Amino acid sequence: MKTIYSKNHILRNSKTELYGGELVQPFERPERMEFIINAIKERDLGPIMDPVNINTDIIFKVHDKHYVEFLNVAWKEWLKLGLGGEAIPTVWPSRSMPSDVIPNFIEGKLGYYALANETSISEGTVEGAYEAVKVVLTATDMLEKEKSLFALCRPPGHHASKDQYGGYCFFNNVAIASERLIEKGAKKIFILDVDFHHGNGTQAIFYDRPDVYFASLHGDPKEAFPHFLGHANEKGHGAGEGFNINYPMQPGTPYTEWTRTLDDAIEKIQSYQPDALLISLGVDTYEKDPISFFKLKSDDFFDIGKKIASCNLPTLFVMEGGYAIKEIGINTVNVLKGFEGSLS
Ligand code: 7XA
Ligand code: ZN
Repeated sequence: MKTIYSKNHILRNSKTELYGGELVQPFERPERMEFIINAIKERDLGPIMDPVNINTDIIFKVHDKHYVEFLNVAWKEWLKLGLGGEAIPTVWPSRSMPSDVIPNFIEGKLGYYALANETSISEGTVEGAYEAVKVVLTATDMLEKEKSLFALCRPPGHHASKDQYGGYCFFNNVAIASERLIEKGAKKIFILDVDFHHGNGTQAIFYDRPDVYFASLHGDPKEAFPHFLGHANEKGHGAGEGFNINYPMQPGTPYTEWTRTLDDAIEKIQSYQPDALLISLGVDTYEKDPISFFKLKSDDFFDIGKKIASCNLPTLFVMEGGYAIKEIGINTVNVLKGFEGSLS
C-alpha cells in the first residue's frame, strides 16, 4: 500500500497543551510521525510519497469561510498582543451567553472558534494543517487507480467541524476527502471512525446528509473527550436520518467486545454499498495509550485491518490519533498489513 506523507507536518509544533491543570508538552507531537514512518519502512508496507502541489479550495466545501480566515490569521493576531505564550482560548459563548456575534478581539475569536482548549495555536500551525489537507487530497485523487491508500495526515482532523477547531484538529481531512470523491462522481461514501475519540466534527458536518454515512466506535462521551457528542441516540437528522451511528463504549473495553461493534458497523457498510470507504484511523484504542481507556493489544490491530478488507471496497485510511508513541508505528502498520492479508 502506498503512503502519502509530508515532512512539512513539522510546521505544526506547538509547545503547550493544557492538561491536568498544567501546560505540558502536547501528546499530539511531530515525533509520532517518525515512529509510523520507521515502521512503514522496516516492514516494507510500500512506497512513501510526497503530496503533490494541489489546490486546497475544496476546504470551503467543508469549512466556513470566516473560520478559515480566522485560522489563517489567528497566530499573527495573537502575536500582536506581545504576550509570551501560545494562543489558548479562555472564554466561550456558553449556555448562559449563547451569542453568535463574532468578536473582533483575538481572545474572543479564539473562544468563538474553539470547541476545547487543549489545542494551542502557535507559529506554523495553520501551515501544518494545510499540509495535512494536501496529503489527504493527493491520496484521494490516487484512489481511483490504487484501490487502497494511507494518508498519513498530521495534524489530525476528525474533531474539526464546519467552524470549530479542537482535539488537536483544524481542518477535517476525512470530510475533505469525502467531498473530493463526491466532486469526482461518487454517490455514496461511508466513513468508519475507529479512533478512540468520537469524531464529532465529521458527524456534525454530514449529520443531515444521506450521501455520507458516518459510523464511530469510541469511548462513551459521558466518560471521554469530546464529552458533548457521540451518544448512541444520535442517528442523523432530516434527509440524513439513519445515516449516522455511534457505538459508545465503557472504560476498560477489551477487543473481544470492541470488535463485536466493528462487526455491526461492517454490516452497515455492506448494506449501504458505498462507492468508497474512508477510515478515520486512530490507534489510541491501544491498551497503553496515555489519554484513552480501551484495552486493545497490538495484535488486535491486524484483525481490524482484516475485517475492514472484507468489505472489498476502495479504501482510504486517514490518520487521526494515537499517543503511545513507542507503539504507534507498530499498531498503525498492523492495521494496514492486516488489511493487505499479511501478519508480519
Ligand atoms: O481523536 N482525538 C484525539 O486523539 C484528541 C483527543 C484530545 C483529548 C484532550 C483531552 N484533554
Ligand atoms: Zn483520538
